[in-house]
Order: sequence, then C-alpha cells, then structure tokens
Amino acid sequence: MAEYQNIFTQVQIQGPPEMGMVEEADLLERTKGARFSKLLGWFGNAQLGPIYLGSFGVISLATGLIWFVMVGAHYWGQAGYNPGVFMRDLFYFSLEPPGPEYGLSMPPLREGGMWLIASFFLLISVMTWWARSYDLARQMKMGKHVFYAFGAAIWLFLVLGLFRPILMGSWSEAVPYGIFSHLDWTMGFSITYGNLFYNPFHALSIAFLYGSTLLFAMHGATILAVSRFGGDRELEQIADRGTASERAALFWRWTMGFNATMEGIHRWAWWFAVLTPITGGIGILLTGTVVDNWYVWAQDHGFAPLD
Ligand code: 07D
Repeated sequence: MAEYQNIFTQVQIQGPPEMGMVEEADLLERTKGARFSKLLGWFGNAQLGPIYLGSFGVISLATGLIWFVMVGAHYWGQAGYNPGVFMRDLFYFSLEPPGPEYGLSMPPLREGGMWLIASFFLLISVMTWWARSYDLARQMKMGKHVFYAFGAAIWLFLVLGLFRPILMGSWSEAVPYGIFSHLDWTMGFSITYGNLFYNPFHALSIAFLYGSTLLFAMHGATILAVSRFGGDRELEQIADRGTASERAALFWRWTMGFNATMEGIHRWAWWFAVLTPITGGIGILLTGTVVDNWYVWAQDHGFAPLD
C-alpha cells in the first residue's frame, strides 16, 4: 500500500534491537541496553543505544562539561546570582580572553585566567571527541571520512582560538565565550582588518558554504523525488543502478546537461563541506599576520576601487 509519507508519518517497524558487532570489540566500553522511542522514530531511527563511550568519550564529555560549567558559573556571577537576571541577560554574558597586556602569559583568574583554563578543557574535549570519531570508524572497518571532515572544522576552530593568537603573540586575539560577544568579536575582527568581504578566502569559504546548501537541497530533493522507484536505497542503486538512478540522472541532464553519479554526489557534498572551514581557516590565519587591511590589499590587487 503506497501511502504519502513525511518524517512524521513514517512506518515504524520494530524488531529486536540491533546491538552491533561483537567481534574484536571491547564490549566493556559499550552500554548493554537499547530502547525504542516513537518520537525519535519520527525524526530518524527509533532505536536509542547502545552508546559507545570508551576512554576518549568519557574524557571528552568530562572536559566539555568542565568548560561548560566554568562558562556558566562565570555568567552566574555576572548575573549577580539572580536566576531571573541570568535568564533575561543570558545572551549578553561573556567569558572574555585576557587583555593584550598579558600577551601569551598566564593572567590572573579574573582577568582572562578563567578563559584560558576553560579553553584548555574545551581543547581537550574537542580533540578527544575527534579521536573518538577515528576510533569508532576503525573498529567498524569504515573509511575515516567523518574523522577528516570533522578535522576540517577543527582546523578553523584551532586557527581562531590557538594558532592565530600564538602567531599574533596574544591570547587577547581569541574569541570570547558568549552569544552576543562572539558576534561582536566577529564584526570587530572584520572592521579591524579592513572588511573581511575583501579577504578572498572568506569569499571562497562563503562560496563553499552556499554551495553546500545548494548541493544538499539538490541531492535531498532528487532522492526524495525518486524514492517511489527505490531511489532512497542509495547503496543498492550504486551497486546495481536501477530506474530511480536513471531517472534522477536524466532529470539533471535534461535540466543542465550534466549529472553527478549516485556515488559521486556524496564526494561533491563532502568536498564542499570540508572546503568551507579549510579555506576559511586559511583566510583567518593570514589576517593580521600577513595582511593588515583586506580593503587596501584588494585595491593593490585591482578589484577594489582606488577611492
Ligand atoms: C566556527 C569552527 C569549527 C567549530 C568547532 C566546534 C564548541 C563547543 C558547545 C557543547 C563554522 C567547537 C566546539 C565551540 C560546542 C557546546 C555547548 C565552523 C566553525 C570544531 N560571512 N566571517 C565565515 C559569511 C561577514 C567573519 C565562515 C556570510 C562580515 C569572521 C563563513 C556573510 C563579517 C569569520 C562565513 C558573512 C564577517 C567569518 C565560517 C554575509 C562581520 C571567521 C565558516 C552574507 C560579520 C569565519 C574566513 C564555517 C571564517 C567566517 C560566511 C559576512 C566576519 C563562510 C555568508 C563581512 C571573523 N563567514 N563575516 O563553517 O572562516 O563556520 O572566515 O554577510 O572566522 Mg563571515
């Protein structure tokens, strides 16, 4: 019976929980049970668990929590320990990096020391979560594509908070931990260095970011449009191309003369996604270290008007 389906009307078939392979795996690091949730089933797979934490996972969650609590405790102080003010002004609070006078030295706790210690824990947390994405893929004998993609985001994260501040000789260059404060930092960064729109790597990063959303929409739409022919079983269609792939490919050839392949579209997606933070990180690393003013740089290179 063919019925109209969307994410909320999915047929939820339930068998015994899938616990994952047991060969060459350390079962001690995995939780034993698994549950089912109808709500989760509306959005994805209804099975919850087992979760594999392992040493990296435990370290990552613990250090991430320390960072989160340090930032939250600082906000709590800024709110004068008043829950109403805490909620009202949540987006205005901020844990700031040290001032420029401290360079790369350890400042007093109240003058950026807290930021530095919290950042250390965030660094451990992000890096151990990254290691985990390698370890879990290795245990399942998968490719390491998620690990490398996450690495691209971590590259930008490290440029913003570690590599560039070290090259500039001051932690004051790093990003504060606050909602509006990090937005202000971003704006200030752009103004200080002569408008980031004239940084060609920022432009490249935007092209890949927007390109990613376009590809995501095109791919999602194409597969949904041929799911009535089995197109959503993408891997089968890669191994044994069926009418769904044929129609999808023909649709795009009719539309623009070219079509990606069932497998290659995922390489397009992966490359567009990783190139967003890779190019972005290059642009940030060059700013203030190699180029002081991107507008003047653009004038020198003939694509901004000479006033
Ligand atoms: C930020 C890094 C990876 C993050 C990781 C996560 C935690 C903990 C929390 C558990 C996303 C770490 C983990 C924090 C989690 C809990 C509770 C990835 C990140 C690993 N810009 N701009 C970009 C546009 C302007 C500026 C990129 C558009 C102005 C600066 C992107 C416009 C100004 C920087 C982009 C626009 C300005 C950027 C980000 C339009 C002033 C960067 C790509 C239409 C506002 C960053 C080269 C990304 C960069 C960046 C888009 C305008 C400043 C393409 C569309 C002119 C300072 N901008 N921007 O994937 O790479 O981020 O620049 O106006 O640093 Mg920009």
